Amino acid sequence: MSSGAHSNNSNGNGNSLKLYYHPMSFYSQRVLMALYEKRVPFKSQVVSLFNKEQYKPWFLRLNPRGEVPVLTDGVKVIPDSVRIVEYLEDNFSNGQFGQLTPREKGSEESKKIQAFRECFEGLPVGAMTYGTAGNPHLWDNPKFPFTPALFKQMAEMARIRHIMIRGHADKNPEFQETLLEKASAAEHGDQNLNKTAEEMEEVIKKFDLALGRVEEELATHTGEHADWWLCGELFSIADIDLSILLNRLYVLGHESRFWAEGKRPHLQAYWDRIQQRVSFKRSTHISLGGVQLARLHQAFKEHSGVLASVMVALGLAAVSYAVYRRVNKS
Ligand SMILES: N[C@@H](CCC(=O)N[C@@H](CS)C(=O)NCC(=O)O)C(=O)O
Repeated sequence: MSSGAHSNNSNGNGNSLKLYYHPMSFYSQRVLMALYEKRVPFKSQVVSLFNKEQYKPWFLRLNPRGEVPVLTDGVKVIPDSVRIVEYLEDNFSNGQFGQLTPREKGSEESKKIQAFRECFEGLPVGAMTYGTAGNPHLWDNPKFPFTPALFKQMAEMARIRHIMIRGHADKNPEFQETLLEKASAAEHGDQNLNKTAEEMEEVIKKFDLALGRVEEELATHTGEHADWWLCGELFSIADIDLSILLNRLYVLGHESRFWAEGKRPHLQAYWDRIQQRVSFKRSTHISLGGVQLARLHQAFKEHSGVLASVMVALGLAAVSYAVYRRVNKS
């Protein structure tokens, strides 16, 4: 169980919850989806990762690792998406709130959920995200906001990440030890996000293996189980992890590599279903000044031929009008 046993500070109705997050953060999206699924009310504050707000002293006091998400419940501070989701499940699961784990703890379904969660937790999502950014041959079909410009910026960030974290360690002596540990993992350890093409092959293999397991499981849901989620009838924590994972792969542009175009039909059907879910839409929606921008970008991609013709036509009309006026004047 997480640190979150029910305490005097938690009134169990969600009024005291506040989530510190970033809308593009994979781990934040997981927590958002759990909150929306469970219908737990909460306040929130965006921590701007682009402006390195996660290394400001006020935030390091909440999480010395300088990472979102962090949930506060009164005076209690809970970092880490896995712990936060468990905290929510432990404290907000009765009556009005949704349930994301089966009531029967030792059941087959419970064991399956746990096994899939561990499998997803072991996937190097940061390496996949930043490694894709740093390897243009993997830019198959990225979606907004992952434009080539952003990918280039991210690749550069991955290259100098350890130097940047060491800089913050120097500026924050109180949190130096944790930040120096993090910097060294970012330089040599499993947190090094600067990946070569060969290393990316290994990363991709890990995802492929995990999604192969998912496809096998989904394929067993036939007949009266046709409408089951990943581990059973219940939409569980494992489904939240899987939804957010598929979304990340989709936005990075990897759907054809892992499931689309007939590759994994059961996973494709699952993905189609997930995209309809309100909690999914709300937790993965990027509103950095908006969906409008995203739509414009998509429209431009889809209709760039038409848009180009319209612009040429408008240009020709303007020139003709100018010539017409000159001729009329003379
Ligand atoms: N194990 C943590 C990972 C959290 C994490 O890596 N968050 C990323 C964003 S997705 C972050 O805040 N990165 C900022 C940084 O490391 O500077 C969790 O599950 O919440």
